[in-house]
Amino acid sequence: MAKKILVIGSSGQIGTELVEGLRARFGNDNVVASDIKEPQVKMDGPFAMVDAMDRRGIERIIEKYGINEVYLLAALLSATAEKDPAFAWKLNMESLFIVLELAREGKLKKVYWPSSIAVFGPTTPKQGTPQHTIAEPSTVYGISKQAGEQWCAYYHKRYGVDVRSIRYPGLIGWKSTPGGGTTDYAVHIFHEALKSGTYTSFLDRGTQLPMMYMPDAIRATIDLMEAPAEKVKERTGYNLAGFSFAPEDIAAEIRRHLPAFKLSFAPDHRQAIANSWPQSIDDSAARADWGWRPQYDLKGMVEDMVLNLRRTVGQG
Ligand code: AKB
Repeated sequence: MAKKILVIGSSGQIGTELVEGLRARFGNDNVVASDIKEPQVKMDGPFAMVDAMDRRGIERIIEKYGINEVYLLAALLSATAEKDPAFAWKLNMESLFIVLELAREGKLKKVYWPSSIAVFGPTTPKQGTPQHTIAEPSTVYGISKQAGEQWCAYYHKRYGVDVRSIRYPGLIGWKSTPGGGTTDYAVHIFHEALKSGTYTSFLDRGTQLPMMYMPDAIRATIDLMEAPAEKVKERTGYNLAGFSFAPEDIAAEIRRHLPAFKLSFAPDHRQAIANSWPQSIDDSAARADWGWRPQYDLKGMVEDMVLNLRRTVGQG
């Protein structure tokens, strides 16, 4: 049966790049993008307006295009979710239940749902955080991701639903802008460095967090979904590591390209969220089970970001 993919939440930071990656691999017409917002960039291929909590609307798209795989990306991220915990829980959970139920009813063959390092909390070992460890999240986003992971594992075990997930670290890319995360500073810093030569970080000096360059994250996501089912042994979410850095480390790398760049610090409410998360991740399960390997380190990521943003926004 031909692969027909629906990406729900396609206009966000991951969705923008994932749709492009999926279309490059499986063909423009085989990947339907959908969101409640228009796409961030011009896209070649079908787009449908739909709310991730509208089961009938999603079913109509599945029927219209003969969809058999869904990537559900719609969610409130860590910082935004703290402003409206009840809505964050509703959106993050209801949308997941809709796709898990559609898969249980046999209307979908495979489901992808993103998890996050936010499943971990202050009591988790901070360095080399293992795949299986204490996970007591302190944010509503983290609680929703942790509960969602358990629901994914439950639907897999109880109903045989083929659902797969990655615990993304902070993601950095130049093609799309992030919205509402604690790690967003690591994207904003590039835009401000090129525009004004200065940036005030909302995370303090020394705040080390796990991060990844978007091309690695997109490749990992598609590779996990394409892996033979028997290789996908973790049905909660896979730990995935790229590299870790603090704001002053990324600033030092940016200065190799923009020597006058100045960084200052004004930590805000997001600092407490960052402090509760791991500083580095052990991703040996993903490496062993389905062959994950990152391609970018901090230096390579910064080089590529500066090159592409200079070309696309034309400053610096
Ligand atoms: C966030 O900061 O909320 C996200 C994440 C790590 O899941 N980027």
